[in-house]
Amino acid sequence: MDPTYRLYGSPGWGSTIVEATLTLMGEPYARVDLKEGVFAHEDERLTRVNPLAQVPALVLPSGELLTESAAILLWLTEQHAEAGLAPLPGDPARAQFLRWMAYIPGQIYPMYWVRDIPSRLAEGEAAEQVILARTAERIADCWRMMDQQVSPGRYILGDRLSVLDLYVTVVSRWTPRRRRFYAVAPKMAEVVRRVDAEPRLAGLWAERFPFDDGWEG
Ligand SMILES: N[C@@H](CCC(=O)N[C@@H](CS)C(=O)NCC(=O)O)C(=O)O
Repeated sequence: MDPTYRLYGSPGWGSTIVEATLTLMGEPYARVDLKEGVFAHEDERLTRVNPLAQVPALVLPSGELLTESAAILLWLTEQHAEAGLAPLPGDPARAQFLRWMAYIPGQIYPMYWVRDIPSRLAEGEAAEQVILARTAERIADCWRMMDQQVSPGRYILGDRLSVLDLYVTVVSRWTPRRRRFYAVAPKMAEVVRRVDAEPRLAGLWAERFPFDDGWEG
């Protein structure tokens, strides 16, 4: 039995949220990065463990496979409750935590399944361009609606950093990218900037999702 977590992922992809979580928890993990230049479904190391061919996919020390980013994050916060990265059952912040933890993979993340390969749903260049434009607008709208309904302190749920902050920080870097996010979600903009600057994550961001020139879009 492998005593550590094994995380299938790719720099900057959804696996980065899990890496940030494990980093803050101080939990060691091994990475299996997708091959560069091929689609996820073409990497047989991934399809062997996750037939859906998506990352993050986390193999637990027991050998069990966990997929779906929200499930992974929730499970990790239960297993490593001492890290304090989630309001646990009984905490007054729990309901809103679960709400927004489900909102991101329910409303926003699936847009990228379409965007990454628009021909999955559209036929022809013109139709693909419409899909790309409309999904970008939908994502921005979802961020706007979330921002209107949260009351952040230093972090989205108050003054405690949670995996929700890590989730929003990474996903908001994807199209339509951060400049648009700052405009539509001004309250959460302050939070994600704080998480970008979190000293315990500096090494991870530099290695796995660097703030290169023009990164904000
Ligand atoms: N519902 C999944 C979505 C995961 C997902 O779409 N991951 C992307 C990378 S960020 C992926 O693996 N895409 C490859 C594909 O769908 O072909 C989750 O929340 O983890």
